[in-house]
Amino acid sequence: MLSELQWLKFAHRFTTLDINGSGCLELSDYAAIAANMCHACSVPIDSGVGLSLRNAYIRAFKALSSGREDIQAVQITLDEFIRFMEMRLAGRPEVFDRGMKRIAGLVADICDVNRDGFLDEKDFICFLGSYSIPEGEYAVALRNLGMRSNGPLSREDFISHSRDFYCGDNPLSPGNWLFGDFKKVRTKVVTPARLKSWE
Ligand SMILES: [Ca+2]
Repeated sequence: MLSELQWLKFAHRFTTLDINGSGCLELSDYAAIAANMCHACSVPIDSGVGLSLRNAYIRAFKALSSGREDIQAVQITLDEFIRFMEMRLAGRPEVFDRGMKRIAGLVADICDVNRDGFLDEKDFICFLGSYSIPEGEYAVALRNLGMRSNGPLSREDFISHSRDFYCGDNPLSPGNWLFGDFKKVRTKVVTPARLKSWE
C-alpha cells in the first residue's frame, strides 16, 4: 500500500505527463515530451540521441500499457498509472536501476546543454518545461532540490533524485520536488479525502 506521500508524488507525476490535458496518458503525450525536450535543448529529434530519447519514452509507455495491442488507442487512467507505479517502482530502487536509470541519464545528458556534466538552472528549466508543469512551480523545485543554495546538479545527483522520486518514501528527500510542487496535485480526480492530511 502506498503512503500518502507516494500517492501524491505519483498523482502529481501523472498530471505532468498528461501533456494534452486529456485526463489520461496516451502515446502522444510521451512522444510530445521527447519532442519538447529535444526542442528546448536544441537537439534534433531525428538525431541519434533524439531518437534514443523518443524510443525510451515510447518504451516507457508500452511498459505502462502492459502488452495491450493497439498502443495508439491506449488511454491510461490515474488509477492505472498509480497501480503500475505501486506494483513496479515504489520501494524498488533495484527496478529503477535496471530500466529507468538509463532514461534518467539520457535526460540529464540532453538537458545538459553546454555538456559540462551539470544541470544548471537554465538546463533544469528546459527539463521542467518539457512536461506539463506550470512555470509558477519551477522556483519551488529549484529551491527544494538545493539548486538555489548549492548550485547545479551533477548527472549523478539528477539520477539519484529521480530514483528517490519514484522509489523513495522520505518526506525530506529533495527528489520529491523533481517535477515541481508535488503537494499541488492538479488532477480533477483527486478525492478530498486523499488531500485532507496535507491541508
Ligand atoms: Ca493525455
